[in-house]
Amino acid sequence: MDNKNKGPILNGLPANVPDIDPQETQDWIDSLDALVEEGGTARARYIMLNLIQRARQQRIGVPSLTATDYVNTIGAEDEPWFPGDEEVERRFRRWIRWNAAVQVQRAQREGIGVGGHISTYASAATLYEVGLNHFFRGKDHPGGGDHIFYQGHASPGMYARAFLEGRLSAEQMDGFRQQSSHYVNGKPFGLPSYPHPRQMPDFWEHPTVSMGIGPQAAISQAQFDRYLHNRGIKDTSQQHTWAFLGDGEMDEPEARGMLQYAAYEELDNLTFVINCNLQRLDGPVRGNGKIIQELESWFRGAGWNVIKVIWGREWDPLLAKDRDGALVNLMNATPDGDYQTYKGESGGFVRDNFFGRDPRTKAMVEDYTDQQIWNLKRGGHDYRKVYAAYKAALEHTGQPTVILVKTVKGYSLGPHFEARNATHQMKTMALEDLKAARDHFSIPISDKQLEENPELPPYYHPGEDAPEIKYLLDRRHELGGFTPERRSKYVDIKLPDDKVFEPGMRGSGKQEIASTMAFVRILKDLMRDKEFGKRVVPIIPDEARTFGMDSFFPTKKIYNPHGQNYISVDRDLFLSYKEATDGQLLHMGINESGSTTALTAAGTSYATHGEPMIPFYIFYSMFGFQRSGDQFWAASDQMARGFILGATAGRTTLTGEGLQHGDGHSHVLSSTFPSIVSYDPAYAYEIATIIRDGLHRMYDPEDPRQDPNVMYYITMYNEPMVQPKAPEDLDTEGIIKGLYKLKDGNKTEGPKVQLMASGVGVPWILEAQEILEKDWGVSADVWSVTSWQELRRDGQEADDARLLDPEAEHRVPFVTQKLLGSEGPVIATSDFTRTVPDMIRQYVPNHFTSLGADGYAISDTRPAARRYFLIDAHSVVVQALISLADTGEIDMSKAAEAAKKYGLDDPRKGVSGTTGGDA
Ligand SMILES: Cc1ncc(C[n+]2csc(CCOP(=O)(O)OP(=O)(O)O)c2C)c(N)n1
Ligand SMILES: [Mg+2]
Repeated sequence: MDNKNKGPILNGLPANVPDIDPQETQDWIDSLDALVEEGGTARARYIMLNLIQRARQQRIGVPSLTATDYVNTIGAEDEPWFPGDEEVERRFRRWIRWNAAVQVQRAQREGIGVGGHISTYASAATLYEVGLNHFFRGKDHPGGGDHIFYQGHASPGMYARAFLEGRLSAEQMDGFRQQSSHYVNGKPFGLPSYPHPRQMPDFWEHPTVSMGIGPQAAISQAQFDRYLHNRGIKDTSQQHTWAFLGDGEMDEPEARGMLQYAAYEELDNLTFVINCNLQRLDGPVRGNGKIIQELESWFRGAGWNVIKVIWGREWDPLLAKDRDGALVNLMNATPDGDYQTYKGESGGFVRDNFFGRDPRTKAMVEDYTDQQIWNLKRGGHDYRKVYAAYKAALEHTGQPTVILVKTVKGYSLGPHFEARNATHQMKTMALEDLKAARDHFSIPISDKQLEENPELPPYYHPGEDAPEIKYLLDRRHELGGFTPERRSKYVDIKLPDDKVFEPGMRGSGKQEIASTMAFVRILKDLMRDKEFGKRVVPIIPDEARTFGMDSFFPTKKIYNPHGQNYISVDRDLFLSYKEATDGQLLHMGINESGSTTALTAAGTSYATHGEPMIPFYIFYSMFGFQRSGDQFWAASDQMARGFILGATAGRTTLTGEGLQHGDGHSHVLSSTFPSIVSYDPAYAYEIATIIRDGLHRMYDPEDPRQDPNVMYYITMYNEPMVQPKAPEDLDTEGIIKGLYKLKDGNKTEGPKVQLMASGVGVPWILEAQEILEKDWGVSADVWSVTSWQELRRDGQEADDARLLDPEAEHRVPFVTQKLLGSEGPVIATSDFTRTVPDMIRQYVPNHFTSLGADGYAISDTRPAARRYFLIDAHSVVVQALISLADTGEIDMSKAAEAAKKYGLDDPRKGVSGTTGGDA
């Protein structure tokens, strides 16, 4: 056989093995050829597939096929008995459909016009209702309840159900998308557009609407459930994660990028339900292709169990008659673009353009009326088919399951909506659409009622005593309560004693260690704490050695649900690589994005599981907010609590790593997250103080601060230095609020300046303080700024209060107050861009100048790079002299003299910083 014909099927087959009996091989090939000639290709295909199946049964090791025919995975004869009352469920499902559409319509009313989505829920209603009536377990279920990721823009359907359940009133329903301006009983009450736990904390649990993040977060959730279980923290064996996703959404790299984790970890506690309505926002997902087939191959190739639900029960008799495979062939060969068009046309059109393409299939529907043909439904609108798929998914073990369900976008909303390219964006129904939908759903609302004001069609609720409502509530009761529902009650936790932080407060003695290493020591002590230690979840995307965390490998071990089933190469070493089922370290591989969703799952465990777990996610700071910003945003929406550690921070500090590594701006990015509290500490004792404070803010019921749902972002460096002991009179409040005086200037007479720096910049201003005094007789006070951002936020809060009540006596911002009485201009520097220190500019009463590492990082030594960016000690000195000249204290010639003397324009003359340290 020539090589070019060895397609993918032969890859992996022992095709390169020498043929020991060419004659026998040829006989087999000849008989296949004969089969094709006699029985046709369909018959030959059938036999071949059966042979492959038989070969697999005989364990011959043929590769698996990743795609199957375009038919349901579960045959009609294998469908289970449906335990519900299909009629009753259909009735209230229609009411929900109606109310969901009406909610969006009403939100479009004159003067409001805030819109919403109608067509997505319309296509997915059955998928949700089968789950809600038969599968999804609520929070009161003895097994702990399921985690359900609802498709974001299907939210009107969830609200509409809550309305029937009595959880939302009609007035509240009308607050859709008017969170601050809609009032109910004299108070603002609005419903957020999409699932936002932060804004509806008793209802929504998982934010999903940024496409791609939901699927990834669901995998992390299922993984984390297993982690909790395997570590003996909580029995999660009965908890299942369901993620409802769009077929268009599956094009996001994040949506597909973690499938291998789920398969490798055998997460059979996870089911994806992908609503394949064949459309995204603008048009078809794969007009010329078949998204269901593509996803089937993709998921199966990644090791998932795949269940396709393509055709409704009306097709079963036709498929049973399809003896020569003509219908299946047609189904296989028809592209999605055509399938979409069929649903935008009519029964007659389907007869001519689908069945009519082959005389055999044409004959099959000869005695069908056009209406009967039109009624041949898609699998996703068939209750029993969906039920069968969900049941099979739950029963499947050893693999996660994806259910690929074919539906019609805008289903049941009439010809203006169904399968139209524009359907996603359509928000209003014309009077005739309303009437048609009302008829279709059998809603007892009269023409007159609709005509009165088509902008405001009424919601429908039959009253709480209606048998349908009783049935619906019974089902939810049986399954453990309503969903979506979020709770945030958690077991008491004992925070670590302050003693744990003492080593950090003592500094490093004479030893030079980087602040990253100082942090790792603090973390080690936290993990050693008898009661609290087990709640710590270190999360690392393959940089543990860089940060000195390999010391945790043998003691705390790397989580792997399979344990360690190989002979480890370094088993004899003291710091051997050790994987274990109950390992504490979540090592995510080189996957910052997945680490961030792992952070989310761990950081929300206080709510999802009632078990507070404290994630410490540590990574190269360059690959944090810049790379995973949207995941951090979703984590913040979900009110994750925990610590985000941006290690190897700084534009100049990460020895020689250069442009794509030197982070001089993550604090700008983190400042855009309202619930992330950012710090750029200089020393171990500052880090210890901040972590202690964070734990109290998040989990101490006595802590007075309002929002415990915060994450702390702390940047750390890899430059070795002596970590000083905390001063006796440590200004803890200053460290937490962002600024404290580290060292007073020596002189009482003569010009004065105030030097400020954060992080690794603090030693440079200490250096500058000495030079200023020695060379120029200038006295400088030195301030460590632990958080430019917190200082700014405090100032903004004070500003906001003034806006509302300009005449009242207002609070002076913390930084302004702190600087009262401090004489002379302020010079601020750091290993970040100027934007970072500039955050406080408007709250500093003194003359203010900032230095910053603006521009891309370069590969060089630390001292040279710092001089290149003009942020080092000597740059600070020259800037201080310029500022003193600008404020009339000295003559500018002094500054010029200094610039010359220090060779400020020559990076070779830079001296601020050491070489070495791990990177
Ligand atoms: C990251 C991201 N990009 C774009 C959007 C805007 N958006 C909202 S819904 C949608 C189309 C969704 O199509 P699909 O996933 O197929 O869901 P369907 O509504 O068809 O069920 C788009 C592009 C988004 N929400 N998130
Ligand atoms: Mg879609």
